[in-house]
Amino acid sequence: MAASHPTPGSAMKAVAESESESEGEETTEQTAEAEETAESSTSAAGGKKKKKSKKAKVASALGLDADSSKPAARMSDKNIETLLNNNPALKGELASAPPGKSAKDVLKNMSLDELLTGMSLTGKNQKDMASFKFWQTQPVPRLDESQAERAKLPDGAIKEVTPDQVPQTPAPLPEGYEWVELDLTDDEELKEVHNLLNLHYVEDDNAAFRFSYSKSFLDWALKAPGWRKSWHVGVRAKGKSRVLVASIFGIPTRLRVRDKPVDVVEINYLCVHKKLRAKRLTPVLIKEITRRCNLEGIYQAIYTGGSILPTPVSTCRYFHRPLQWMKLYEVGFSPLPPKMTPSMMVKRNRVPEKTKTPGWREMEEKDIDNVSSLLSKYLKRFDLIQDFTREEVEHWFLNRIQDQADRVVWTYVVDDGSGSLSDMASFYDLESTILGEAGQKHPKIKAAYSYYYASTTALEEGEKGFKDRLKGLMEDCLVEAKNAGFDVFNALTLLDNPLILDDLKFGAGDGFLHYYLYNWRTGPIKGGVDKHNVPDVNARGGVGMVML
Ligand code: MYA
Repeated sequence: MAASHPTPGSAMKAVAESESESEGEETTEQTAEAEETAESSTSAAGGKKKKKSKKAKVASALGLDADSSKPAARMSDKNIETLLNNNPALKGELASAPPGKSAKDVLKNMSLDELLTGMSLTGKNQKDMASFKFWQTQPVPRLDESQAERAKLPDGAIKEVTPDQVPQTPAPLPEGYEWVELDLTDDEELKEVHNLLNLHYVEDDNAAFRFSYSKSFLDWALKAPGWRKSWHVGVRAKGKSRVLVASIFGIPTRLRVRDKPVDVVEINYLCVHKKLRAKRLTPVLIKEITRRCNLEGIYQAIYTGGSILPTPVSTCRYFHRPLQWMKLYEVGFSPLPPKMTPSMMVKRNRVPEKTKTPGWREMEEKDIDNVSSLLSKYLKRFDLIQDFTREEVEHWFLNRIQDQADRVVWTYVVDDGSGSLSDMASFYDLESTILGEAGQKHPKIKAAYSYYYASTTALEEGEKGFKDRLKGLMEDCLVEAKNAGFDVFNALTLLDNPLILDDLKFGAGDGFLHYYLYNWRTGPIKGGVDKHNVPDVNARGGVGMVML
């Protein structure tokens, strides 16, 4: 899942959004401006021009003291009440507060730093190594292993596996179930996988949204160059129904992790039917896909997820740019920040009607070589990347689907007519089903996810002109996505996204995406956020790989 990856909705953080809001318009802007003027005139008198920090602006909006030298600031009852009333999404999230604590208790006990960074409100995901009964037997770094120590060891396999150690037959399944290889060239089987995932795959913590992968998406994601049927693993009930109750999929790919090429399997779409949860089927599925990969000489894997397992090599944060703010608000995805009205939010989230980058056009077949070379030069700047072949560039970026309703990927290039391309940018379509009552009015959120981009300006000395260029490329993607009917544009803090998220009015989500490497040791890789999980331009250069 890479996406857990999303946390399908990774609903937007109320407080974090009010943070960007303080640079917004109308009432909020006026307040912020008044505060800023007051502060800059004092600072100017001292000879040093200083803008009021974002933290200070949010603190003031919440009635808190942002001075980090003072004891951690807490919110008053009145502010908590207002915040919860204005933000159905936050209220929903707090419905899963730890036992014995009300939503208000949780908020009240959070410091300003915690509120700003949107870190776990519910204390979920906190488990020590000893309680990972399965994972502690696997060749992955331990959660309690010092990161500094890990970084000192040479990069490489954690465990050497020889072919004679690989079992020739699968481990037994519980009575009444059997292993199957799924045939995704058969439309009926593709439909079965689609149904399993649509009913049982990743949901957000409040069970408000669930990923809804289209059949064309799964066809694209799972039949990438070099795909093998033996890595498309399912579990069916024996007997008449033969219903598909679990899945795990792998596709082959080549990574570069720091300076080392690593042939891996990319694992995704691990799913167990809701009725079979907590029965330890997952370890059996993981061991089976591992066995099948080992049989093909593959001993390393990459995967992502929203929960913490031993041990992430990197963590990125989700950001969301509303394109249809009112719909997102109505379904509880986007909060209404303090001091804002819905019409102010609609206005704030408008995007231009037309793209602006001269030479911007859709990628065509003739661009494959140029896109490959541009992407490969651009991605060299990152520690964790997919080493794309030409065939993979063609598969992942060139749209061949004519029916717009089934389309999965949108790729654009900037062509100045010189024969080479200066830039490319792309996004893909991944919808989420809206669960519960809200789903009656709007059954789905149509989300565009930022995919890869590349720009020659990134390679200029001192990245001259890159930030503005990237802003332009991403804004043009917002325009294309809006015109194609998307409700929201999602992005992680990977690649160079920390440069532009704030300027383009992306709001922080409550979802994080953890990256994992199986049987490969390397030091921690930057995920684009600082220690408070706020996008940090200095934390770029790490994750350069986008997982679906
Ligand atoms: S991430 C997307 C995962 N899918 C979902 O979230 C869909 C909705 N949820 C479900 O279907 C189930 O809740 C799942 C767990 C299947 C997630 N990755 O069967 P159990 C461990 C790895 O009783 P259930 C994606 O697709 C858990 O810590 N392990 O649990 C990438 C515990 O182990 P331990 C996980 O809740 C997948 C054990 O499973 C995950 O019924 C990458 C409990 O098993 C998780 N997301 O089902 C897989 N969630 O005792 C790893 C729980 O140690 C690939 N667990 O705590 C590794 C590389 C393999 C290839 C190697 C080749 C060389």
